[in-house]
Amino acid sequence: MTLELFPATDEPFRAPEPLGPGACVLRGFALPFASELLAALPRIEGVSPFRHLVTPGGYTMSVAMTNCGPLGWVSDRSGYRYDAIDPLSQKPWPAMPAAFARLAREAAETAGFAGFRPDACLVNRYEPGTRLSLHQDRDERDHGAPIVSVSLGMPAVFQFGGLARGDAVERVPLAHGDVVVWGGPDRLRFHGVLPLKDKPHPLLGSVRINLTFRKAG
Ligand code: MD3
Ligand code: FE
Repeated sequence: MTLELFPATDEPFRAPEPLGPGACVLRGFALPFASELLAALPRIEGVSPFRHLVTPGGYTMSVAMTNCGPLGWVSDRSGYRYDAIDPLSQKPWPAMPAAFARLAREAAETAGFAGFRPDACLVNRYEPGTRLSLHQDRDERDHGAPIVSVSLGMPAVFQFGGLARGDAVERVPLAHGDVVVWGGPDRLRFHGVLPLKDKPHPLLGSVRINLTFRKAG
């Protein structure tokens, strides 16, 4: 048997980069799935178009959002919630493509969270200048499950803070194909995305798509 210490492959295995005790970046993990993920977007948008949600405070978000899977995250003047019905189409959200669910499960397992079965996938669309201010994801019922985030298209700088809003923030650059997994003690850390610079991506142009997989119900 030959031990391949340096296998001649296009996609060398890269060890998870820890961001905290329960959080890590899997660089390039989604690259083998990227064309399948992108091919599924027109059908999702066809059923539930991207829209700019309004926060309970009355601000319109610069990120455009839609969802797929049994539950979708929505915001309006009355608050944040997960809902089985898209308030725009007044129909169920589009089904979660099998490749989405498989990527989320494999990434979670690689990060040490075996058995992740997401029931919600929030799809965020960024254009140059779009930002996501510092927040916590706490509308999910089960904070024991991790969140898996998949970055596609233009690069972004992710802000990763602590458990209190005022805690120091670390900046993590995220590129096309990068996957981040958060759970356990890092699940409720504040996070956000800095305003996007216009660095057009060969496949997507001046767009960044982020998929976040959650166990919401
Ligand atoms: C860290 N999205 O949709 S994903 C979001 O790039 C959201 O679109 C960002 O934050 C984006 O809520 C960042 C990363 C993310 C998601 C959940 C987290 C980071 C997290 C939960 C806890 C800590
Ligand atoms: Fe978030």
